[in-house]
Amino acid sequence: MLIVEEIILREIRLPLVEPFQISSGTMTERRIFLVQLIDKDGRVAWGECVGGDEPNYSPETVETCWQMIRDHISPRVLDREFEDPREVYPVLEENFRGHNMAKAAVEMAMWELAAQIEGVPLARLLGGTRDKIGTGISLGIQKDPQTIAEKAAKALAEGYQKIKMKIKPGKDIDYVAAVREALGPDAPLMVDANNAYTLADMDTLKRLDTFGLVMIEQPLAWDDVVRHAALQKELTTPICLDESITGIEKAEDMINLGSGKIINIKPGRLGGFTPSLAVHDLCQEHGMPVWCGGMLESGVGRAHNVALASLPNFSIPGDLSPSARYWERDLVDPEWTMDEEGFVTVPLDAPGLGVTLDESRVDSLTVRLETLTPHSLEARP
Ligand code: OSB
Ligand code: MG
Repeated sequence: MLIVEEIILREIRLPLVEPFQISSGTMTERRIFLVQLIDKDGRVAWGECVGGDEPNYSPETVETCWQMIRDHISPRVLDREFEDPREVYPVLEENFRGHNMAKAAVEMAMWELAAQIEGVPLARLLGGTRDKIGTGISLGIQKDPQTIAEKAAKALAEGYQKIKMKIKPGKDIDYVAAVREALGPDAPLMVDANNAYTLADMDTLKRLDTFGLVMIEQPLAWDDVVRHAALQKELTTPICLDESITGIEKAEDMINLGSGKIINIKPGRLGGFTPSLAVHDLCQEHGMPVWCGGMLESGVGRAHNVALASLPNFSIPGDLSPSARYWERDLVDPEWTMDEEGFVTVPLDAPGLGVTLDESRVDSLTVRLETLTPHSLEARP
């Protein structure tokens, strides 16, 4: 039985080892939002909320997520009995629109708690079958084509199985051409536009179609599936949707309309593991491959992503780079690493997350903390 008696929200600020620029903004530091659940027997389960500093990926931010978890999510979870973590998502969805990242942070921690109680690795509780996951790298926009070409070549030499480069208008064709030239014609290269184009950019989009890319991720609007269907008809390169797939119905729409051929599953964007598993299964039935994206998570969120990516239809390498790609030092022990062939190992020798948090480091880095209990909620005006 899952019974949570206390929820602790924490914010930590971790500087990125290098700035990360996407079409809609640049990040130099990640505001890491950790959610700690404490159950009736004193077990501690962790979640990470992927809301951003700015609402430039989705409408959610650290601030909106904090408020939603405090005022609307924790009252639905605290002191309530759940037999199974699958029961959590429907409870959070009932008459509660949106705020997927806030819901996911708690929902995913509930799965981790369940894995601890059952004494199984989280990956296995989710139905994962693989013990290592192919790893890709997501490279931010650079100052010139030569710089991105050098970074991409270095990443390929390090063993990354997929190179994703961020693009935006004006930093696209020349940049992709330079990278393709540096990597050779067969290297698995893709681009991610984070909504930077419209159908009026068809000339540019058709030129992107000539580079043998494994996919073009989210070229058009963040909540669109209709225009992506029109675009996919014009392109040979598969379109992959990220931002647009915020629930199972959006995945169904994408399949029915032909808005793309691949889905980037991020459990935070979808509202947790339960809807992510549903999208995974739906895609599998339709022969559509999926892969696990990232949101510059700390090692906590990465543990959740790696566990999910061990399911069979995650057949394309994920944005699951090792800790050192992002941080001077991660929050978890051991840190995440990648082998020379570009695989990250799924931790299968311990129940739950499979990594532990360095709690004194987490404490010393915490800049904001709030403890939620049934009592604290009652005491609120
Ligand atoms: O679109 O996939 C994206 C990071 C922040 C916001 C959006 C995206 C990303 C990434 C990073 O591409 C992937 C990673 O965590 O390595
Ligand atoms: Mg993306």
